Amino acid sequence: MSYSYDDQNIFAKILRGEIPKNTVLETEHALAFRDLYPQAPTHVLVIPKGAYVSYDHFAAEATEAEIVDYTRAIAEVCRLEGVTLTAGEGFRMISNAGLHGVQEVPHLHVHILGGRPMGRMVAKE
Ligand code: DGP
Repeated sequence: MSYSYDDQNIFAKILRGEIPKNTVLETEHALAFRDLYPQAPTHVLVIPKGAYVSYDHFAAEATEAEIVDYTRAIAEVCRLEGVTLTAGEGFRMISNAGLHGVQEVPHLHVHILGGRPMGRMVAKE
């Protein structure tokens, strides 16, 4: 079965410039912007420009150019936000997918969270 993508999701609208964003970085295949409801001093969302629902979708079907650009964009966001292990105190990267992952917006995004200790990895529910 193939992945289905809803082009009316909020991040598709952000990519089309239909709703505002607070840009951190834009590259050929990626866009990074601040989360509207930040959970930490650094809370940046990094999305590919292509129509991918989830990380597994992207990892399976994106071109090599997209994968390289997106991955390097994540590194650059960490550098810009000062959360790398070389210049900062680290970060947590989360990518939720689907129902069990509690994904709210069905366009691939990774959350880069940092600027404070992030606590345990998952809630016991
Ligand atoms: P997730 O559960 O992983 O799908 O998280 C979606 C995130 O997107 C959530 O942390 C809040 C954020 N968000 C929702 N709507 C908007 C928006 O319109 N703009 C921005 N910048 N972030 C949004």
